[in-house]
Amino acid sequence: MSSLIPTSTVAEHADLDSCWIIVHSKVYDVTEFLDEHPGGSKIILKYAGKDATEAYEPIHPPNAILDNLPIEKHIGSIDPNTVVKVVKEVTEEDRRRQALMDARPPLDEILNLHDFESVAKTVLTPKAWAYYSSASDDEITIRENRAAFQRVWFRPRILRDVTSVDWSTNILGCKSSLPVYISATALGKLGHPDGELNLTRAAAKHGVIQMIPTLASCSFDEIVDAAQPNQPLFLQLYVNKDREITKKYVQHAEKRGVKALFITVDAPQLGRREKDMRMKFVDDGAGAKVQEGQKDVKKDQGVARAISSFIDPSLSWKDIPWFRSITNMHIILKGVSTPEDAILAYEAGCQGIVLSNHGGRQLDTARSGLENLIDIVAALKTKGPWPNPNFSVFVDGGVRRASDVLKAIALGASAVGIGRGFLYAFSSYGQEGVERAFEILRDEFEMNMRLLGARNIREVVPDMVDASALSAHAGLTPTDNLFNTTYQPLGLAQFKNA
Ligand code: 173
Repeated sequence: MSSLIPTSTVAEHADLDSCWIIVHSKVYDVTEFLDEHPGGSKIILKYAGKDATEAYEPIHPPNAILDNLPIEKHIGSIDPNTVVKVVKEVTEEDRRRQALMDARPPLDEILNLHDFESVAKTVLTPKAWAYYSSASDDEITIRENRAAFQRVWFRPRILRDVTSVDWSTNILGCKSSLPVYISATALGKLGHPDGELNLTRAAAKHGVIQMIPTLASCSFDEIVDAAQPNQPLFLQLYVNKDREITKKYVQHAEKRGVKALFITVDAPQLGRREKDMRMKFVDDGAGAKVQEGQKDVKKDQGVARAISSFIDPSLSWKDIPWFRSITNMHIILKGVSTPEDAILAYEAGCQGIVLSNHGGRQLDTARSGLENLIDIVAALKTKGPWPNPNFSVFVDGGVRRASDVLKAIALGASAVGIGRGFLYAFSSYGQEGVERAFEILRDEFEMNMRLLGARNIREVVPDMVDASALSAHAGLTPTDNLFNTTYQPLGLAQFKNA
């Protein structure tokens, strides 16, 4: 259908019986979809008969409407001559946040990745902060991810002529200026209007590899289009219940030059992230008149749970040969925690694994990737050469310092993923923030490798660390001052009007 629709016509469809909305200048009839909307009907009804683009964009993957709404409900395009530019009402909260943005510390005063987190916590909307920072249940694992690094101590070597040190490496056949890649995090536009493109552009300038998330705010093609020719990119994959959709997506990615497929295997269901869930309750309070008296659905879902229903919980080891049959990209399983599964992944013909607990957002009290690294490397050594050129082990979770990265590398990791660190960098300073984060890491690598006596990544060896305390879970971790002041503990149940 291609008719041009006046905004006044859309405005006539503004209730439960007939509900139209505008997104990106297109008009959709969502009446029958109201009850199915994973985020509840209330939030759609707030925009009934109106333009919902601004609310829609940051929290939906770009194809959400195309994927979920039958084509006959796509009514047409809005008649541009009828669009009245609404001057967006600037709220007290907007003003307060803008003042904080204006008062941010200048970038050269940002000295480490924790600093980005504290700025992000201040300038992000409460909803974005809740979604990004939250972890599952009691948030034990997210804190353990940091703590584990502090239970590993260095054993530096001396007198090795460290005039020149080189921390560049090769990750799955791709050159990388750092032994670090950008791990996937969803919904970048909650943090910054350019979303994931901040990462793509900064990565291009600094020779870092970005892992594109399935649930990015920008579309896959927008991200690839923003990359430089031959800029290496990886893809994180959530496997759809409809395997044809997954197949198309994977093969499209391969055609566009993506080098490796990181299949997320630790999220058959999303963890309960209570900060995120509480934020949903708060938002519901601001409903429009039309919602009164209506029983809303699925109130207990935060941003993440609301958009994750397509993920297939039936995914199993039996699917791995199918992935192998549809793509020649490297296949990496993201979210492995045990030697048993590491061996299964190796025997299934995967090219690697990420020891990850999903940034503490899935199974709470799961051990840290760093701790799991010890047993997993020991198990893999019994199966083949080590380091194994055909099987890489990555770690993510809680990484904020080059010293964290070097510990993981010493214990056998090929490289390390950082998710939130870069997310907070662009949420607070856009692309420049990410570039600054790379520069900070670069400076930290230079200093730490000199002090450690390692002139290149191959010289970062197991003897350079003492991990004997790593499995001692109580009492031995020093206080992480920066993290503890940034970190926001879980909140309590809120009373109405309190
Ligand atoms: O950790 C996450 O928030 C995540 O992976 C996710 C999964 C589904 C939808 C949105 C985010």
